[in-house]
Amino acid sequence: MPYVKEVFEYLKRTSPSQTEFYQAAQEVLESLRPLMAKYPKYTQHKIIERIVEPERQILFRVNWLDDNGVIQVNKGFRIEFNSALGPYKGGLRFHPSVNAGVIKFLGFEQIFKNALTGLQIGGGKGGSDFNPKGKSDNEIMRFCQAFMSELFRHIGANTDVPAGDIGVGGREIGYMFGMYKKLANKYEGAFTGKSLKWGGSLARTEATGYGTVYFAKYMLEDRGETLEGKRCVVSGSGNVAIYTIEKLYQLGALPITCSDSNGMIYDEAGIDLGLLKDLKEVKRVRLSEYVKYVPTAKYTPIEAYPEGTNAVYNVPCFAAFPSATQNELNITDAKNLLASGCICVSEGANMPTTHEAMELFIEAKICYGPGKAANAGGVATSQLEMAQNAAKITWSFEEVDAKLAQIMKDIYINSSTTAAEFGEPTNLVLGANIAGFRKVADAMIEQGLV
Ligand code: NDP
Ligand code: 2IT
Repeated sequence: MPYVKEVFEYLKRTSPSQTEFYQAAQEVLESLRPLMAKYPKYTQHKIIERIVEPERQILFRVNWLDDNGVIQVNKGFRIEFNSALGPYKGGLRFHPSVNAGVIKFLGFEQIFKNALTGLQIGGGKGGSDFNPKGKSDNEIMRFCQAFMSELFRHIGANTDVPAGDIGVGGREIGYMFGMYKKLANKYEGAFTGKSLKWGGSLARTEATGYGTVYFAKYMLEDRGETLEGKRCVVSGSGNVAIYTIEKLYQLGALPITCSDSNGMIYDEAGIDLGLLKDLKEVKRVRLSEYVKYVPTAKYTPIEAYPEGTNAVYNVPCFAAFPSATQNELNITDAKNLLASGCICVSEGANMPTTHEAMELFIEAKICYGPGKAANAGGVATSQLEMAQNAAKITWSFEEVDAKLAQIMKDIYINSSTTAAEFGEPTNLVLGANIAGFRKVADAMIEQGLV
């Protein structure tokens, strides 16, 4: 079918150098071949050509003053990708690696992820190349206020609802919400991931990590397996990694690694969750500090990783939970995992696996949960926060957690039955992409050419 090649040529010509976006688009478009062949309506309505083009892209300047009184300038982004299913919804990422291609890949993934949740949320993503590391609390506040001084006019509870992602947690959401409220003169749920003291939802902090582990549980159950007593590797040590580790312990598994951008911890006895939370959520220090408190654990700095690999995936395990960033798991890592007997990979991060490594997992027919399915629990619980805000009610932790578990189960069933419908029952990449796309595409057709 010629459309994949043609769409790629178009994307490369009109959006140059957006490598991560091409990767995300390639994966989805390749999965859609059997669907496009079976249903000509998607071709007739030019859904592919329309869906790869964001509805609106907002690029803006962010000026702010650092603690020395020096002017700093950063780039701001919000890409409102698709609103067929609801208001644009997706996180904000603050990291020096952020550029238009990174935000576009994340926004594109978000369209299908949000569709898979079964909830009324469209897809969007934003952020900045601002580096929060080493900044004082006042600098973080001033940056968030400066960022919001432009973004406030584009968002709102029924138009576009941002949340957190890398470098954006409860503290940053607080400062951004405060500025939004002041400028828009509205106290409304224009953000999710808010503090529990003023409109946040119980279990939103935990939701992405918990959801990724629930997804692994459902994949494994289908093969008569459980996580109980199993060695698991986790990468990252931020929001997603921490609550992945917490849920793994709750299900009787043994999480033995975590990492940050400087190195990784291997703790044979199991990661000390209380210590990890204290180091990362309270003290906000580097992970290398862990061994000061647990001398029996091993810290490997990134310089000592075997050439071309991520040392997290050199640790023999039953299941792996990539929870740091895109393309952190390459083909060598995938081979190492499979050779060590790993039979389950559930992606907490967005697109953590390179294209080649993903193909290897699919070929090996392991339980492989791609990010847009496996980490959808975060955004799904964000929608539960929106629902509570709109109804001016609050649900208990148990209620939200039960809804989250059910949503993850439904996403697994939807992805696996769709995969089976198209002849590859174990290929959840195929199943998730087709199931997510079909929902958005049908809505676009029904809503006309807008
Ligand atoms: P955090 O900022 O809380 O944590 C990010 C973690 O990943 C840190 O340990 C960080 O290390 C590490 N990391 C980030 N960038 C790199 C890099 N380039 N190389 C190596 N390590 C890196 O973010 P989250 O936990 O929220 O996000 C993690 C992943 O999960 C991202 O891919 C995000 O898009 C995805 N995700 C998040 C959701 C959420 O609700 N928060 C929902 C769904 C997906 P360091 O501190 O050294 O930078
Ligand atoms: O990638 C993601 O799904 C997120 N960062 C969470 C988005 C959200 O709106 O909760």
